Amino acid sequence: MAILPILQYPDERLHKVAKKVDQINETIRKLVRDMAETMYSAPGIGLAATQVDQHIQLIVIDVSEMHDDLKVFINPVLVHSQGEKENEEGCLSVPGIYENVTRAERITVRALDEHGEPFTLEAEGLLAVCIQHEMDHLQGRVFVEHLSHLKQTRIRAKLKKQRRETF
Ligand code: K1U
Ligand code: ZN
Repeated sequence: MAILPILQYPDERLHKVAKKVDQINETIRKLVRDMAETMYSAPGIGLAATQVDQHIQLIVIDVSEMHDDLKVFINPVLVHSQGEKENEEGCLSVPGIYENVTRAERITVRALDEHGEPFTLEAEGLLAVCIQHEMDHLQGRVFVEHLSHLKQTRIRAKLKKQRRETF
């Protein structure tokens, strides 16, 4: 397994739209394992292939405390959403920034697992937030782009300052 480098906002590659996976094979399953290891070591609760510069519709998520409930979503489709709720979000591509975003409260998503088996999942709470956040990544959208232009400008300035101080 390997820990993959995570693209950092405002890297333009985070805005690429991911393509459908047409063949679920050993190469995809290795990427799933590497993305899971990358997510757990970050640490994070989700990761989209876009964030590791792989522009295919693949997401890993584990919101469990014990890191024992890995969920893999290939070619996910949102088939139903209900209600609205504001939640605080973070992103491994935007380190140190936590902001409130309004999203659907309950969702139903259809996807394939790493063996190509279709499944349907109903989600609410943190899992629903995380699925929507990761599906945004596959569309080339980063969570800060839900915020006002003023907030986005301030966030970019803060990240620049953080990076100047780190390197
Ligand atoms: O970068 C990502 O897409 C992952 C992101 C997922 C996410 C978090 C919160 C709300 C929506 C989506 C993260 O995992 S950020 C890190 C984080 O939230 C966390 C890290 C360790 C323990 C618990 C949470
Ligand atoms: Zn993210």
